[in-house]
Amino acid sequence: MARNYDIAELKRLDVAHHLPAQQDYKLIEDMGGSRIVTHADGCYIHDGDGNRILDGMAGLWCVNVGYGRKELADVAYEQMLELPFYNTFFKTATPPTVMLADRIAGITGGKLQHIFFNGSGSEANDTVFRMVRHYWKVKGEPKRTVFISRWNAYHGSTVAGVSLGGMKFMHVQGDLPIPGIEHVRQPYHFGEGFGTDPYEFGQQCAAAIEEKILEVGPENVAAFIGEPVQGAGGVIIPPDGYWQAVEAICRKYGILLVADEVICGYGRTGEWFGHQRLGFTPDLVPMAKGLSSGYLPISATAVSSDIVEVLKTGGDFIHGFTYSGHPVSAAVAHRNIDIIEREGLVGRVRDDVGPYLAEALARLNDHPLVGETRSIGLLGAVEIVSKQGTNERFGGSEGNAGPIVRDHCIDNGLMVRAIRDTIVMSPPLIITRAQIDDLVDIICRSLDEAMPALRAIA
Ligand code: PXG
Repeated sequence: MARNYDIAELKRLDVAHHLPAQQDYKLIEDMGGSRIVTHADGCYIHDGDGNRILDGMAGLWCVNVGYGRKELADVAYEQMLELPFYNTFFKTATPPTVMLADRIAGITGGKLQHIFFNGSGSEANDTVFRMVRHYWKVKGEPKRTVFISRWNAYHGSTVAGVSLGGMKFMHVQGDLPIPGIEHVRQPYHFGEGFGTDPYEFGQQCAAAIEEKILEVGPENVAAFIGEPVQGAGGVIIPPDGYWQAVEAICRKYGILLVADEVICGYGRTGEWFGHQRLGFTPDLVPMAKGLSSGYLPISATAVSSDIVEVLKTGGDFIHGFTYSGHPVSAAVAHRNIDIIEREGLVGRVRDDVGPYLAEALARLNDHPLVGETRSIGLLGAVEIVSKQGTNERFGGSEGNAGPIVRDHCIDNGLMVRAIRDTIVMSPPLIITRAQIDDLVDIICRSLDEAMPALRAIA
């Protein structure tokens, strides 16, 4: 239960003093302040207006073990009393940090045996950016500076994160991307390959990477970065064979392969990591979110031993943050991994609730507003279209329908995100079959309710 807050006063203060993330401040002012989320338990959040909302987004794709885990609070409390902070800059480390590095290396496996800690997913990608460029210099190939990424990728909100990302509407704010980053097409079959053979489409999207490498000159390319499944771009699940083709291209030209696992990691796709589920082997793996289930900020970049052996010949890698390897965050992340393992959440997603979500979403396939449903593990998407059997959108352009359907979902007690006209979901890994039924029923009802407004657009 939450404390007895004065919600009206909090909303007033929110407008007066708080600048929330990725928002239109005028809109928040006109709304009279943000929705104040006061407490949460299991798969539900509660707001100050008395609503109980099924959290179809696990916070922001992160609360994998669900809300209300007392043992995570206890471990943070104990660690704060024993050692609330110490840094990793002074040839020093702390027990939770070292133990977490070992724990992560056990899960990533193979050559991914070295872990650099950060505070956020964006910082994990900044670390990739600086480490990879430094690596090539130390290795004696200083011209290899170019990163290849994909349009509509999300890699964070820092300068490097936005630049590596492929969201044009983010690039325009801050005059990004920075130089040395190239973008190629994404493997979005429903949106960009509709009606074509998915495998062939995936191969073409991979071939676009090779074309870009040849255009830039292989001797100038440092790395390719991609989310195994694009999350913020709209839960874009690449066709079978795409990642194998990408991996082969990277190996052919000696280019490092970076799998951004910030969303896909920690059981989300039904394996510990998305690259394990999709069957490829990256050289660097930035991760965050599910690492601590969002209970405290922490991220990590897993790095292959081959890279670290080269770095060892280059002196200091002059990079790091005050909170790199924060002991309290590390202790909580370690215990979070214990919970995922103890409760078998990865296997549960792979064998039980993941397939069940796919089945449940398939019930929407006959709905007149639905062009496609898709999912992998507990990442799901519903494409809203103006004409069944097509990928045509209301009003002839993307983004008119999604927010309307999303608002109905929230009013009906389900938190989901609208990405253009795609409703996406990423619930806690503890979600039950009955809660998945609720989630899909609410989407169905919300589609029905949105129909008159949508038909008015078309
Ligand atoms: N990489 C990926 C793949 C992400 O999804 C980041 C990096 C950056 O992580 P931090 O911790 O710096 O936020 C993310 C974050 C959305 C949304 O609109 C998605 C994210 C963050 C905020 C909003 O769905 N993903």
